[in-house]
Amino acid sequence: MADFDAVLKFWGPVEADYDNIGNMVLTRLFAEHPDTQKLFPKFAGIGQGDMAGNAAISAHGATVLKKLGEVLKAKGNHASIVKPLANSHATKHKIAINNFKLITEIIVKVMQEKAGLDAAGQTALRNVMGVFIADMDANYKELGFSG
Ligand code: HE5
Repeated sequence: MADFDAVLKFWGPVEADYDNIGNMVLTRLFAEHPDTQKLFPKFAGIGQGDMAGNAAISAHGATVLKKLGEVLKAKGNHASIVKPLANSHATKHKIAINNFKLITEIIVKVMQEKAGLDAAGQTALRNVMGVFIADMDANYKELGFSG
């Protein structure tokens, strides 16, 4: 699908700085949607002011973005990537689907600022994430998780 390539065109700056951009995504997710911080027991009690310098937040932000990079590069053939992700997020971490929609909008904004993601790229990223989230949701339903 053309949307995957349209986002990959802007992925270079993200890939070059997974830790910082990943930190920014999570820090902003927690600022704009404070309830999402509670989904991460490891991050309980970290205040907004301490997040930018927090290595654990950077490391997990990098993990999230690397996984999204894999999804982009799979260009739609991502069933084998989505399955274990859905399993862990549904069964272990108990992450409702709506959280993926929230993080999508944060990534759109952060990529706009840090990677120059333009209007067409933003639409493409929303489309790609829509496909990814629908596939996560299908797995959630199979697992009987009403996320
Ligand atoms: O599932 C895993 O590996 C296949 C475990 C590591 C991992 C987690 C954990 C990965 C690769 C991802 N997340 C990827 C990912 C891509 C996007 C769409 N995540 Zn994830 N997550 C993990 C997202 C989105 C997303 C939104 C939210 C609220 N994720 C979360 C939450 C979440 C949590 C709580 C964990 C457990 C690990 C942890 O707490 O690390 C600090």
